Amino acid sequence: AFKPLTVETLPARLGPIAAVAERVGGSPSAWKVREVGDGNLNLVFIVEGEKGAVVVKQALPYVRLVGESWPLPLKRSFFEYHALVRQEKRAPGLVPAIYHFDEGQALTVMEYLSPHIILRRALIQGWQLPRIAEDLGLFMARTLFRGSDLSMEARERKQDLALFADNVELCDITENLVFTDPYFAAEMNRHTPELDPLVKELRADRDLKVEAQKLKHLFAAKAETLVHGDLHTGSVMVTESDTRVIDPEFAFYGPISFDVGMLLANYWMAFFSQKGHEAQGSREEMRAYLLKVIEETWTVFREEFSRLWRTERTGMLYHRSLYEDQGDHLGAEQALNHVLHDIWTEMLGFAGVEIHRRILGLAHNADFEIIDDTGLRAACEAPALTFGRHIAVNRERITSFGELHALARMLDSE
Ligand code: SR1
Ligand code: MG
Repeated sequence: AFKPLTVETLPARLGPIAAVAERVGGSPSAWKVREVGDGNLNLVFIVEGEKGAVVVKQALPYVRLVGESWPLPLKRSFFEYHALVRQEKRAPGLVPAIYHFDEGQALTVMEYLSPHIILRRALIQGWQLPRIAEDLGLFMARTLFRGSDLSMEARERKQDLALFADNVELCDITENLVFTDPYFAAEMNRHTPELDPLVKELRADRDLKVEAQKLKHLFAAKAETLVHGDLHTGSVMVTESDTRVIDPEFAFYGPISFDVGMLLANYWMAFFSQKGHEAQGSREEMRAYLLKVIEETWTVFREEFSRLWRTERTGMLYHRSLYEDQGDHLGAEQALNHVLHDIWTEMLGFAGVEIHRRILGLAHNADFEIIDDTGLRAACEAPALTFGRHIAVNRERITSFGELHALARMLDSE
């Protein structure tokens, strides 16, 4: 039967597992175990011994953030494990190595990433990581292209789609928390009190609510590829020279644009939070860095996606027999432009609603939350909300980062 691990029981329970014991080394009774989970859902332990260290992640049968009143199935660890295996295959070197998976106990033993820290924490501290745009742009292009009908054999993809289709409860969290709850007074919502007038305005905004529901429809129905499903800056661990994507328990077959939108939204929120982190000095360089990262991430994603389109388009969509085999290279490029255009417009929409839900919904971001002065916090959050509304509602008409940067700068300085 499933039993949650504790710091005390972990050595005796995982000591007999060779893959764990060999990596950690020494007697399990001498292992140093710490519970370090600070996410919304799971237990996370770091286990250190005389030879090395591992991370042990275990799902709980409920949402940790809320408590036992909100049950959540353990099978999410199964989806996380299978997503990590696929991500490693499709974008090697960008996820932690897996050493052991126990489906019944909903636990995964994986590589201890050190001296990595969570990207969100690094950005709050004002670190300018040199690799994130390149690494995450490549991660998204490779996992999203190679998990789609542009690349996979149709039967294999359909079987995989059926496997992940059972991740219903985690999709349900996103469907409610991202696309619906922020736009009415849902029970678990909260926001900084100074935002009251703006929140009222947004909840009465018909265009915005229609757009959020159109995006929810896309999220639920456009089963294009295996997405990470929760690719925010808390799902990335970094050093100056290494980037790893963690926590794909929300993985399912959804729109290519979803991961891209969620990641860029979290960079935009980091941008709008800078005013709140200026006690120790100017954050002007950080603002410029974040806008550069946003643009470069998209550019790397677009270029790598285009490269894969030209060299690895082995799936059933936009088949070569329609284009290259007839010497119609321009036709293939035209089709690529259409696909990228859709990803761009959808990405902007997903980014807009992700910004809203992190300020108006249940699960907030440390970028804003650690700003104690609620007046200052609201002064950061309000422009972010306005920016989110603009990009969600006007996504079909926005064509460049020039416009987006100018708008972000203008709202931030008002
Ligand atoms: C109830 S779970 C809240 C949020 O935490 C996860 O990290 C996802 O982002 C989810 O929406
Ligand atoms: Mg997570």
